Amino acid sequence: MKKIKYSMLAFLGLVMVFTSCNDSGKKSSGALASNNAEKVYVAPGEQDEFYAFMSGGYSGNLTVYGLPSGRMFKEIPVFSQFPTSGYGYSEETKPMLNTSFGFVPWDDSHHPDISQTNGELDGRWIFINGNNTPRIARISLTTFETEEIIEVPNSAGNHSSSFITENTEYVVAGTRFSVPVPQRDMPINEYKGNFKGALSFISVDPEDGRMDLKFQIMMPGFNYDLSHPGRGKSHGWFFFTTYNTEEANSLLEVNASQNDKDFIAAINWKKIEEYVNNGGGTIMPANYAHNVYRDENHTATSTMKKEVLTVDPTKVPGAVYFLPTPKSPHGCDVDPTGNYIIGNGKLSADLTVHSFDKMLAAIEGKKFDGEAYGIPILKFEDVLAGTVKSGGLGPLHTEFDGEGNAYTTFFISSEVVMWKLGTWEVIDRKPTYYSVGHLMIPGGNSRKPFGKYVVAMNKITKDRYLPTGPELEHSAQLYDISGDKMELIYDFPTHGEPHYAAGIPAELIAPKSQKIYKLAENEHPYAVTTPDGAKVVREGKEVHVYMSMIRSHFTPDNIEGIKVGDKVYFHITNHEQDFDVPHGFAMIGANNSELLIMPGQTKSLVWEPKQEGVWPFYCTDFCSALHQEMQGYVRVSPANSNIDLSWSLGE
Ligand code: K7E
Ligand code: CUA
Repeated sequence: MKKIKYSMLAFLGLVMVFTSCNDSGKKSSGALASNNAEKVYVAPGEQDEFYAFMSGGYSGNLTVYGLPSGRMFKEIPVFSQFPTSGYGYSEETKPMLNTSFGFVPWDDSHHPDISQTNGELDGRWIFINGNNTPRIARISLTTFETEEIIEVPNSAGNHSSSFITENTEYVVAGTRFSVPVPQRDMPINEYKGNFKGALSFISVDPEDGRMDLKFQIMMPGFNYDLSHPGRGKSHGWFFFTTYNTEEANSLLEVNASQNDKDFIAAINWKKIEEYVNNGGGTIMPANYAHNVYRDENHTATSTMKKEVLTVDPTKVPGAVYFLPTPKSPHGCDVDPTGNYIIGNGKLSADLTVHSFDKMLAAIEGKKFDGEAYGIPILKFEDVLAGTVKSGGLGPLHTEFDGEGNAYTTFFISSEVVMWKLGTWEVIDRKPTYYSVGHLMIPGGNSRKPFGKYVVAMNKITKDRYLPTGPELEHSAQLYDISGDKMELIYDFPTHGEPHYAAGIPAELIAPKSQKIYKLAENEHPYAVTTPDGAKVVREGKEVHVYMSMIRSHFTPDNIEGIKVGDKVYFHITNHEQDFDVPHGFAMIGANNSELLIMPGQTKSLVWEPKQEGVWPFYCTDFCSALHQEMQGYVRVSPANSNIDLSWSLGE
C-alpha cells in the first residue's frame, strides 16, 4: 500500500515538472537549459579553463575564481588584515600595511591587472590599487601572496589605477581627487586653479617585479577617473578619463556636470620618460612607504621614501593633450589594435570612440581648440572615430574579444551591449541582474584577448539568491560569447565588491604555482630547521620561542618561566615538505589572530600574557588524524617569580 502511494506521488511530481515547464515558456527550458548547465559544469576532479582574479572592493583584497564554474579558490589578502592566514597580524607581514599615515589595515581595491609582455598576459604578477590610502600592490602569481606595496604620495583616491603598460614597464596610478600639492592648510573653496592631479608612473623591474615611483605628472586639478595604456601602435601613450573639469569643490553631482564635455588626457609617457632620463623634472620632498616581502626570509620590511620626481606637463612640449569627451566619462578603454580609445560618458547615452591615428594627425596639423592650463585641447571632431548609438543608459566600461567586437556595460539600463569596432553598429544586447559595473573578458584588456566568456560584475543582487539579511554578496554573471550572440549561462556570488577583474587561461599560471617553501632555504632569522634547534630565549622582558611544528606536535609543547608583563614572540617553522599541509597556531587571549604557516615557512606571533595560569595553544588547521593532539601549554607566573625558563617535548 505504502509503495503504491509513493510511486503515485512520484508520478504526480513528474507530471507537475513537465506541466510547469510547458507553462512557463519564458524560462529557457529543456534542451537549452541543460546545454547551459554543461557549459559551466566542471566535473568533480576536473579543473577550470580560466582563472578570474576579482578585486575585493571594500574588502581590500583579491579573490580567485575558476571559470566557467564560478568556484572561489582563494582570497588573497592585500590591503586588509586577514585572520585566515594571519596576514597583517603576524610580525612578518605587519610592515606590509605600513603607510605615511601609520598602520592602515584596510583599503578599497578596484582594478587588478596582470603583467604583460609584448601586450600579452604573461601571468607573472597581478597588480591592484588601494583607492583610499593611495597604494599599489604587486601579488606573485607563483605564490599567490602579496609581495610588495608602494604608497603613492600627492595622490588621493587612487582610482585610475593600477594599469600596466604592454611590457610591464610601468604600473600607472592616477589620482581621482585633486589635492593641494604639497598638502597644506588652505581654504577648500580656493581649489580651482590651485589643486593638482598627480599621475604616477611606477616602474617595474623586469626581473623581480620590484616597483619604484619613477615620476609623477602634475596635471590640472580635475578628477582622473580611469585609465588604460596604449598598445600596439599607441604603445608609449596612456589615456585617462577626467571629470569635474569644472573644478568644483562642493555638490559635484550638479557642479561637476556643467560642462558638456570633459576630457580624455592623452599622455605620451615615453616622451616624459626621455625628459626625466635627461635630467628633467623637479625633485620634491615627500613621505611614502615602500613595503617589500621576501620569500627567502618570509618577512616584509617597510622603508619610508623621502623624495619624488615631479614633472610639469607644460614643460614637455608634445607630451600631453586633451581629447574632448562627453560627458563626465567614466571608463577609458583601448582596443586590442591600440587605435580606438573609448570614453563612456556616464551621463550620455552614446559611446564616444576616439581614433589614435586621427589624434596623431590633429597633433601634427596643430589643430587645437584652445588649451587648459597650458595643455592643448584637440578638436572633438578631429579625433572622433565614431559614436556608438546604443540606446542604453549609463555606459561605464568596455572590453574586447579580439574578433573586432567590443562589449560595454550600462549601469542604469542594466545590460551588456555588444558592438562592432569600426562600424559602431550594435550587434547584441543582454540584460544583467542588476546594475552592472565592470565586465571582464579573459585578456580583454590586452593585445590578445582570449574571448569565450564575458563576466559581468553587478552591483545589485536582489532576488538572484536566497536572501541573507539586508546584505547580499554581489553577483557575477557569465555569458558565453563563442557564438554570434551573447548567452547568459551562469550566476555566481562574489566577495566584497568586485569592481574590475582580470582573467587568464589556467595553463599560463597553474603549472608554476608554488607547492612548498624549501626548509633548507629558509633564511628567517628565527627559523629552526631541525627540532633540536627549538629553544626559548629571554631578553629582558622579551621572550623568543623558537618553535617547530610537524604532524602532529609542536616542539616544544611545554614552556615554563614566562611571567606576567612579558612580551612573548612565538617564531614557528613548519617542518612539513608536502604540498597543502599547513599547520595553524593559536594562543589563548592573543590580541591578534592565529597564524597559518605553509610548509617550510616561518611566521611569528606576539602574545602578551596578562594573567597567571597555564594557558594552552593549539593547531587550527585539521592536519592529520591526530590534529586534536597538536597542542601545548605555557605556564605564566607572577611578574616577580623566579621560576627558570624551561621548555620540553614528551618529558
Ligand atoms: Cu567603474 Cu572603481 Cu572601475 Cu567600480 S570603478 S564599477
Ligand atoms: Cu597541525 Cu592541525
